Amino acid sequence: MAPHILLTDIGLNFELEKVNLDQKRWHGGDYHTITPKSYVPALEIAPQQYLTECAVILAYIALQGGQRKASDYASKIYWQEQMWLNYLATELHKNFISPFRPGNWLPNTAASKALVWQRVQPRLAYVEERLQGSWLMGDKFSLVDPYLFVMTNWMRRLAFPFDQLPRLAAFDARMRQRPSVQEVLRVEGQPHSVTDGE
Ligand SMILES: N[C@@H](CCC(=O)N[C@@H](CS)C(=O)NCC(=O)O)C(=O)O
Repeated sequence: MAPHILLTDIGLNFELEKVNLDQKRWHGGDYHTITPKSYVPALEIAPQQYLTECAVILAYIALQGGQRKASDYASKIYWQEQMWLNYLATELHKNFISPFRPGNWLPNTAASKALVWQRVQPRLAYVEERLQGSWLMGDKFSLVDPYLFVMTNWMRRLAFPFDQLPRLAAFDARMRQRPSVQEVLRVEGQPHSVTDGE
């Protein structure tokens, strides 16, 4: 979802392919042939040349869209973005994943949901404290925001409380006002594999 939002927001041309993650198949056949990691996202950047890892794909898209320049790489802002990308990927994204289910999925039982909340709550509290402007990097929307939105969207899907996280709640609402996010939510639908009512 995060690369999909960034591509749409920047207005780059791309083709979207759905992957059936239970069967590891897409319309081209066996998804393992695209990436032996067998998870999404994967971005084809040249014929049969694929980038994987969400944080890396976001950085690549930002560069293609002119949001970043190679010369920026020595700047403070670049390293702050790298810290957020890595934090979101390792501290939040992976801690949202259920330890009770094979594959990288959201929780689907009350017990795993409780365990996930225990892990993500302090990490979300850190983001809450640092979220001073409208966006994670301050006043300007950037490549890290679609990734953070995946997390707030998962929070809503899992009905985790925003009571102690008012800035994150406002961020989530702000993201939902962007046409790119509305378009992606329409196309992608609900996050995968959580059992309703749990
Ligand atoms: N390390 C990867 C993890 C990607 C990931 O967990 N993808 C999930 C969707 S959010 C997935 O494809 N899960 C299905 C599976 O692993 O079978 C990244 O940062 O891109």
